[in-house]
Amino acid sequence: MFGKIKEAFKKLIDTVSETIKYRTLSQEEIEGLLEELELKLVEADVAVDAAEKITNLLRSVFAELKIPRIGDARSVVMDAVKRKLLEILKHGVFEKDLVELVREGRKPFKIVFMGVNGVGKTTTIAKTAFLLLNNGLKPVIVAADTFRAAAQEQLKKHSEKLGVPFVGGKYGSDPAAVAYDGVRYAEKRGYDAVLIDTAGRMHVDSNLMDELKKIVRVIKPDLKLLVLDALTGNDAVEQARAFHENVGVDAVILTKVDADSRGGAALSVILSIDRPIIYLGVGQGYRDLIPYNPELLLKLLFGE
Ligand SMILES: Nc1nc2c(ncn2[C@@H]2O[C@H](COP(=O)(O)OP(=O)(O)O)[C@@H](O)[C@H]2O)c(=O)[nH]1
Ligand SMILES: [Mg+2]
Repeated sequence: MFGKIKEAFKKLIDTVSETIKYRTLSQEEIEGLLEELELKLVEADVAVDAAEKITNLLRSVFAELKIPRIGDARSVVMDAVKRKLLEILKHGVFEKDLVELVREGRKPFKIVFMGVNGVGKTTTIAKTAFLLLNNGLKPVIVAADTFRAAAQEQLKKHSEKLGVPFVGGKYGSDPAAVAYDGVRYAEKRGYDAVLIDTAGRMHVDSNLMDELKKIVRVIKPDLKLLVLDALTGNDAVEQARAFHENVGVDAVILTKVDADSRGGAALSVILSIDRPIIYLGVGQGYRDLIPYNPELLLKLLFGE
């Protein structure tokens, strides 16, 4: 992953550091290098907006770059570039740890998972249940998507595999009522967390937003998580905006990062989204949920 992007950054940093050993870069040279970088980023599936965001940041870095009298030119350039990128990558981190939140929060800690069909919501709920179980916490899984029988079945199967209680609802019943039943179940039996799956018809569907608003009104979740598919790039960014405007989004889980072979789509979403990211989904297994870590992402992007 990120192979092409890594290559493009490497070439840029090599060229810049070789030149500034002897002299400053001219305005034209900087523009030429940035244009080449932008082209390569776009070839690696980075969205044009995101590629421009990167080149604009680097323009300011290169304009301020001082020729080092002593020390290694390459590491001076590398550090300056990384520091700048880290600023924007850090901007998108959800600072709190989910396990800590559940452990320290009021019992049961109520989490609503939202997102368009197919993004990986149900799978992510199973992964989250697994994470909590591994940390000695007891979750209940609730299927408040009452429009698709298959959605209930899929979640039920996961809960059986994980040995976690499942609360579902009849086809067509009120999703908010099902969510409420799930919370009551957890309260009565002393469970630590309630993980609520919701329907995911198209995000432009105002019924869906109304339904989500009602769930939020009725159960007052402690955390509203939006699941987004990294492969959908710009659509994911739009979904984040729509869900946040309508229902409110505390943090995002970006799935299928493993399936983004060139890494550009995932990177674009990370750079363009205006909500913090809490986890990345990196596979279909229960363990394939990793905290979003900008330092680690930078290491992957620069290979050093
Ligand atoms: N490669 C990969 N596939 C994923 C990931 N998360 C979910 N999926 C797959 O995406 C498909 C849709 O997932 P599902 O949880 O049913 O989506 P939902 O409609 O949002 O509930 C399934 O085939 C999942 O196995 C991920 O992080 N990586
Ligand atoms: Mg689902």
